[in-house]
Amino acid sequence: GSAPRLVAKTEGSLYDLTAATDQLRTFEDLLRAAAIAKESIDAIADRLRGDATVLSSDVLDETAPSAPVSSGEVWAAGVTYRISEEARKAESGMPEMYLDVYESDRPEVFFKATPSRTVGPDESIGIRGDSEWDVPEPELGVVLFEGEIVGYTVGNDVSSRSIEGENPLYLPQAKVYDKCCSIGPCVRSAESIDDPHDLEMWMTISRDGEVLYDESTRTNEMERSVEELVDCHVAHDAVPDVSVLLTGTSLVPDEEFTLQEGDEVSIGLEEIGTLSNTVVEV
Ligand code: DO4
Ligand code: MG
Repeated sequence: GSAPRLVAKTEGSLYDLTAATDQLRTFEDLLRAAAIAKESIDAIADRLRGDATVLSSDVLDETAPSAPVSSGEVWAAGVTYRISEEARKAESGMPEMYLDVYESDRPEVFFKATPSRTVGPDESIGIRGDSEWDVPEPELGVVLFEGEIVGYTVGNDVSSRSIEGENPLYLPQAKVYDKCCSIGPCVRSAESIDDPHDLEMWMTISRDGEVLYDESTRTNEMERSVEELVDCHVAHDAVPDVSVLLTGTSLVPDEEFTLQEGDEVSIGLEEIGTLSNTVVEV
């Protein structure tokens, strides 16, 4: 149907938690219920599973899941991996500023998207019509509730490298525009992830059925910890109850590569899932 439903996924099974209580329709509902009950989201989901409808695994293929976090704001950290620092230095007329950010105490944390600019799995991600060089940025996403880490997701910080490289003051235009961000396919609870700093991440980009890019990396290449980035994100700012913080890109296609309308981008993160989107010009 058209109304949202909250689904819990365990090892091999899917549970429709909205069938157990229609007060839980979104992930945000679950976060608020957990806060009121002073329980973890896993504890609530486990308890409700007894009354939930068991779904066939095909359901997620047949139904377009929406972005798992649909309220609040998306923020992003940058230049947290050496490869990103090198790529920005190469593209920028002011290369030294990127080394400063990679090595300094204060990380780069910037506003990325509102829910209105964020898409979910299998929806279209945007490249700007006034940009000549565009890339997907695969990133581990940290899901926060009232400033605390409650889960992890996969994010795509789609960016214009030509606009960003032209002048650092153009960064908001390179980063924030229609369909500039993708989140999904699910949120994995923080308590069920052993170590967010040691997850494999991969990305493929295909055009007309041909794979143009296929690389992988690990989050242990990140220069900073997730906690450090979150501390900086929430410091001296009334962040919304729910926010997602992307933690920077670790995979950068060669300089010759730019996204085109119709390209298919898939980003996978070990223990979380795969987020796939098709590119559209906006
Ligand atoms: O300032 C540039 C943005 C960096 C970024 O988005 C990243 O490293 O992922
Ligand atoms: Mg990024």
